[in-house]
Amino acid sequence: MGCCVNFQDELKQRTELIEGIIRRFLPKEEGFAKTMAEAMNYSMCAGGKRLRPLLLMETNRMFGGDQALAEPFMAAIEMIHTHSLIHDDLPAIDNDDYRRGRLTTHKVYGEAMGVLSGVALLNYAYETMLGAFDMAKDPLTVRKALGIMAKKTGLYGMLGGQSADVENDGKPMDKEMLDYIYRHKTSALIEAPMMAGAVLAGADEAQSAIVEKAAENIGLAFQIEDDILDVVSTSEELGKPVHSDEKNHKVTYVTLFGIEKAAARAASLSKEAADLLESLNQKNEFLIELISYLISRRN
Ligand code: GRG
Repeated sequence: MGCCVNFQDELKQRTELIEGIIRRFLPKEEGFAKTMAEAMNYSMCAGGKRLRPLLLMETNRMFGGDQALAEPFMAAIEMIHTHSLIHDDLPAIDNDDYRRGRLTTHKVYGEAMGVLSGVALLNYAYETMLGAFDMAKDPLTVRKALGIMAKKTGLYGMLGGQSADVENDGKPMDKEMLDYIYRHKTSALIEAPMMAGAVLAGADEAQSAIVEKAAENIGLAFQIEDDILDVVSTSEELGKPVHSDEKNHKVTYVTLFGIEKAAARAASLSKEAADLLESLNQKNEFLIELISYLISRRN
């Protein structure tokens, strides 16, 4: 696919393509565990920007990968992300009632089913990715991509960040701790799809390290923008409550530095990420435009 005459049209088209891919990998709603499968699909089908599968697809495309091999990973990263959102909304964590413009999973299916369907999605993500071995010409690339997904979402990635976030909830925090939380809770879940997309397309260690750094910056910029949107957006636009950081006495880039400085930091991180990707000399104009769009988004 060439360049993007109209970025918004291209974004819509590619998001719809991803929607179709995700639906192909969802579990069937049947048998005695039918309710849990319904709860898994309820949240998976609630919309969302599909940013992580999009980043996986675009990074894979940038390195000339075979999209069919990337597809199970695209669906899986959205399952892992959705699991994190279902659990983040639970009464034990943020206790939120709305997500992606709908009642949260535990509000519809009850708390026990919220816990179960979240864990089931995480597990199903791995079942889905394992399917890629059946079509891989080089199983080692699938093995490497699986390793990246496991590490970046666990103790040394997303979950590590979330645990520091929970422990520091409502406490004063300095930039160092906040950066640790953002680099893990949010960036790691951007690094995973971008690195997996690159590795599945045959990127070498040095290229993958550059993608990792770029993704880390994109994740940080994305989270800073999320902090800003919590202050300046509306619940209709976001599909979830606004001013929740203030309500929960959360330290964010906005509370530490103010909106203007936070926005400037997001812009410079985003520019650095684009420069890093361009240094790879693997053209993907849409991906570069996507990076700057992410810090000007409305939801
Ligand atoms: C396993 C108990 C347990 C909890 C997992 C890791 C975790 C909890 C939660 C992290 C969830 C979270 C809110 C991370 C912040 C990153 C972020 C801004 C997520 C929202 O992502 P978007 O905007 O959402 O891409 P959509 O709905 O568009 O997919």
